[in-house]
Amino acid sequence: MEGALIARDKVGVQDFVLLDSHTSEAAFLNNLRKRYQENLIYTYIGSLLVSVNPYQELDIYTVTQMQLYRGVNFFELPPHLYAIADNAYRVMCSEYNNHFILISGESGAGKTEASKKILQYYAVTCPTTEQLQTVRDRLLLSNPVLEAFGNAKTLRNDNSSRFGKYMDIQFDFKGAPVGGHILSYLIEKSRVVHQNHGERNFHIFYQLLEGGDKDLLCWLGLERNPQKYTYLIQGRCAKVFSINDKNDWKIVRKAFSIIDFTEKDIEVLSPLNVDLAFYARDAVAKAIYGRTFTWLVNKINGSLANKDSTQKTVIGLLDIYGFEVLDTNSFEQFCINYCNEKLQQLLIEMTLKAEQEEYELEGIEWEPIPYFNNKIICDLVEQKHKGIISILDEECLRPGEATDLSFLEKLEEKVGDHAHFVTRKLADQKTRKSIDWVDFRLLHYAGEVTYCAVGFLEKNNDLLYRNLKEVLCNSKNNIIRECFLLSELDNRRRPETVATQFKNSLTSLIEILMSKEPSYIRCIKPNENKEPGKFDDFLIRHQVKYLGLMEHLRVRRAGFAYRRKYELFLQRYKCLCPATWPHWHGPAVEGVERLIKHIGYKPEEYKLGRTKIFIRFPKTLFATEDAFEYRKHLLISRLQAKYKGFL
Ligand code: AD9
Ligand code: MG
Repeated sequence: MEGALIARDKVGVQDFVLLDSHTSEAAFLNNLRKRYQENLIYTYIGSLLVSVNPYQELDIYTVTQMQLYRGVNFFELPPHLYAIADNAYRVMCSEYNNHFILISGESGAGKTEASKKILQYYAVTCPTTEQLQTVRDRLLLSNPVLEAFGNAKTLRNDNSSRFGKYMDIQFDFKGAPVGGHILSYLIEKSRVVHQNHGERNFHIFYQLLEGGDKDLLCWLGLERNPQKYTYLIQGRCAKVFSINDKNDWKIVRKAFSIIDFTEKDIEVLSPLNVDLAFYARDAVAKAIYGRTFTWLVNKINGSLANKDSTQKTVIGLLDIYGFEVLDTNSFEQFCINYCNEKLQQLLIEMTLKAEQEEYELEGIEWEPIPYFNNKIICDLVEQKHKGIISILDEECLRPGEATDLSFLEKLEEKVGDHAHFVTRKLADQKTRKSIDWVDFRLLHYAGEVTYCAVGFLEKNNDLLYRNLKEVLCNSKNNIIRECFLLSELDNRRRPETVATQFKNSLTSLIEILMSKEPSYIRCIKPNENKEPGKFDDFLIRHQVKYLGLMEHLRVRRAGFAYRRKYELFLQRYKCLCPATWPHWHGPAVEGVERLIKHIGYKPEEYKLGRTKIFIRFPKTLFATEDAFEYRKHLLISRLQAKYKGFL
């Protein structure tokens, strides 16, 4: 099996760092294309994984494959999600630190599939006990439930995530998964009342109508035919070829029972339908859906909470809605794309920038590699008082006076001269492309997006009139009552706007991530038609560019794969050199010098910085690691032989 895999992987190189030719974009694309055509969808750039959506089921996710990757050094097998997952897990277990895996890429690129496969990998390969089986099942089954309520068919993706998700998998000191916690971000609740042509409402509605048994539908006062409900057929595609709603309902129904939902809860969650139909008011429908979704996430968190074991460490999985450009882009796309800017910024901060700054700090000779830093766009959106969100919030504070158009005027006045902002008034000076008078255009890191300002104020305010809230607080339905607490009516403080809440939650997400060890998966969408085997050069080149993959490769090629503080390096490998074993009394850097001289590092393999040793190639470290393992066994067997009589 292993041999077969490696033989198959001879097509192209499995790590872009190994490309013979200079690091040209053409060579990069060639390698990616060659591999994709052989169904080799994963390639490394150092320890970062590039994934191209195959749009077909591949036989590389079996349990046998999972076992193959378990505990094996990163570069010894063909690139795979499992290698990334296993590496994070092993480092977590040996160093007792927290990790996260950031999966990014545009809508339809394969983020959600990747995050589900990683979760399955942990579920299968991590140690578990009978007691912990339930935790494992709940972790896995939280996915179909959240997808039913939070995903929908869009033009870009038949199973598009319409909310952001960050999930911590919690492990005990033995490395067994003992619980989990989910943070959700801004569900696109406007979809409940409006869908573009070719799109659907959230999956759950169609699942319920297709799969719910007669009695349930009757009890809920629903008819099986979705055509009866305007909210479900605006996109004119209630039935989708790639989706089996009936089957999915069965899975969701089963998941409900395992995640600890009571029968009463399930009768759920369906106010979604009854009350929506009754009030038929868009604002109410959106509010109910948004809050029910939060209720659902809380409920799942309750069931994933680790009640007995001692949680030691976590691995966080981040799967957020991808960068999105539609024919008409509204407030939702603005938030989604802003979120993607923030994640790109995090990646730059933690890789390109951090890496180069570290070389400088450590006094390692280095030819700086230029890259586009999208901080300038993040600032344009989020800067206090000056950014688009602040300007929008200010307009929201002038009810009755402000309109979407006055917001647009304010933008022109305040950020009109920003290099990444264009409106019709400014279009002639900056770009020749036409732009409508209600639109503004942002030049995002991933491309230009034209936003229609209509509806921005209302969506950002997201107000629900007091009398409607009163009705909901007194609803007969338990879940609605739990979602709309009476105490809310007494609170006269103005709630934070949607954009500001989102901005704040992203800021704390970034803080959470910055405190952990990162692994990255960059997903690429190969074509616009969801077609297997089709490698659209133009589309892929664009993604390679904006994802900064070439810059990443250049930094990796010119840089060093591993670095360790002198003290740590010496502590681990001192047994490999008689001069440092069992103790080295001088400065750590001198000990390291003696050690690497003894084990034969060549000058091109390493550099010594101010506080750390930098090792250029993974194979050098692996060889040292192997020598260490060998030496350790030798020492242990000698000790055992010596004390045999006492044992
Ligand atoms: V969005 O930002 O939520 O709109 P994602 O999450 O990036 O998007 P998703 O993972 O949902 O995309 O993938 C889209 C579709 O591509 C899936 O529904 C699968 O049909 C297909 N896909 C993605 N990855 C794989 C894979 N590894 N193997 C097979 C895949 N099919
Ligand atoms: Mg997704």
